[in-house]
Amino acid sequence: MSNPISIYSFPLSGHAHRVVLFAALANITHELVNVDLAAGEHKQAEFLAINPDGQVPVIKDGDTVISDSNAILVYLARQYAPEFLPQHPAEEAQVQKFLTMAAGEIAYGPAAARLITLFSAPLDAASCLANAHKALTKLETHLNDKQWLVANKLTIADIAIYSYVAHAPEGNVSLHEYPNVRSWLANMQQQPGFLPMPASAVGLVA
Ligand SMILES: N[C@@H](CCC(=O)N[C@@H](CS)C(=O)NCC(=O)O)C(=O)O
Repeated sequence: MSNPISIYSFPLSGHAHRVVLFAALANITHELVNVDLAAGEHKQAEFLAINPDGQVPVIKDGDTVISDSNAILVYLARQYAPEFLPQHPAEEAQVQKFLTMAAGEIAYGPAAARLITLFSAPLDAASCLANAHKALTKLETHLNDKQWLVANKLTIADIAIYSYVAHAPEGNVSLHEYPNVRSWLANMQQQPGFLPMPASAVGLVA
């Protein structure tokens, strides 16, 4: 029997949660390896040998090592769960747009705002909040007539965007003005196999 996929993670990392969530929703057998970011384990030689970027998430699937959350989602979908990545070129392109949003507007918006409140990151709170609300407004409009982001079904687009939007209140980003986004989050949370990211103590804004 081959070894299960190893997912190197950190419980409070939304980037890592994307991957863990996908593995759970798609029922992909895996083992979790928690990397203690707080203790600097990700900058030790042993971990840098796996991911020279010194970041989670990274996965090992036999001899294949993939870092970057969105790259991992694409790999896992292609290899083990193709139903989460539409084959139609226009739909696949739509998925890619949301992966780019996850690595751009979401990373510099709700994810960055949460880095300030959780980890005292030296970032400009006002611009992170502005970025966050711009991204949420875009999602809210997109979800006006849709249950899912792409192709009327749950895809890796939803999974890539989910974690930092669900935990936006931890960064003082209220979701109050975004009812479509809140319904979409609730849909995600009702999916069989759904696995939440642990809430942090700073979830102050509803
Ligand atoms: N582009 C990367 C970003 C990953 C990332 O920012 N990981 C953070 C945790 S959320 C990390 O490992 N930070 C430690 C560091 O950069 O030193 C991805 O999508 O996986």
